[in-house]
Amino acid sequence: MDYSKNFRLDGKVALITGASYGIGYGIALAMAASGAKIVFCDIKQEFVDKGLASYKADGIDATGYVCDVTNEDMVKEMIAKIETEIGVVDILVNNAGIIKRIPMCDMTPAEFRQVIDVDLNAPFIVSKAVIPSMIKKGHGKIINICSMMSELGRETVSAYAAAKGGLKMLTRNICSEYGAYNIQCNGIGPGYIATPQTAPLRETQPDGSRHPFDQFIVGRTPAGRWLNPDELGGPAVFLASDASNAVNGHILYVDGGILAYIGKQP
Ligand code: NAP
Ligand code: GCO
Repeated sequence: MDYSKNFRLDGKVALITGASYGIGYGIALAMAASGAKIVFCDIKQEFVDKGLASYKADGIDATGYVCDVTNEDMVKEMIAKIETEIGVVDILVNNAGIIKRIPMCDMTPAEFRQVIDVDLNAPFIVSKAVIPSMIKKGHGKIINICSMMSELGRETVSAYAAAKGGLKMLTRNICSEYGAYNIQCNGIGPGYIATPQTAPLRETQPDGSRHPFDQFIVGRTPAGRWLNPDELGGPAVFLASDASNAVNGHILYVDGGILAYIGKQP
């Protein structure tokens, strides 16, 4: 038997939220290479258009929609369009996310709620929108992009850690509630990935030195480097494929070993 077919995504529709660039884009490239039809959304037409141009340049015939994933009406409309124009969503990657790095006591409730809205409420809204059709179809894959902060805290990321910790448990609950319908819901917990979201943590300092946080993360990662978005593609393809049909409610940390490592002595 050619077991490698179990890792293929041929004929599958994969919706990746917030995938004009960054981690979502890296995951989309891998899923496309494995045969999936790529559908993505972004909050602005400008970014959808930029994303479509990038996918085309990479030889991928993707479809993009403008959708604020925190807006349930927009999400329902997008899912209805996808089902009409492309097909039922077989694979959902809840990737769209924001972070606000503010000391908790300086953060307003509105700022806290905004992070929770995108990073936790939106995965609930989008998952709720695709699960009914997955049940009718008899299978589905949901992959929530969690974080190191699903397990650890650090200064200035209280809202983000609360959201990503909640996303870990939402992942386990979707597994619990819908596993009987052959829906597998797992998480990917990236380590520190070089994307626009972490660019402020890698900025060269005025004196030409590396950002202190950049040096800290390199010292905390056994491989001694930041990871790249395309390094999340393989784990995502695995969790989107039949090869992982017995994996459910699991958070797969793709962190270069940070969670296993006490860190290099200064
Ligand atoms: P990024 O570069 O900031 O990209 C985030 C994407 O999400 C952007 O395309 C953004 O679109 C989109 N987005 C934000 N709010 C949205 C909304 N309301 N509706 C629709 N799209 C929205 O981030 P990233 O580094 O690729 O991270 C992607 C995911 O991985 C996030 O969930 C993040 O928390 C998580 N993560 C990142 C790291 C890391 O080290 N980078 C590590 C662990 C987990 P706009 O540009 O139009 O706002
Ligand atoms: C931060 C970073 C992290 C990463 C990621 C780590 O400020 O510490 O942005 O939160 O984005 O979530 O897994």
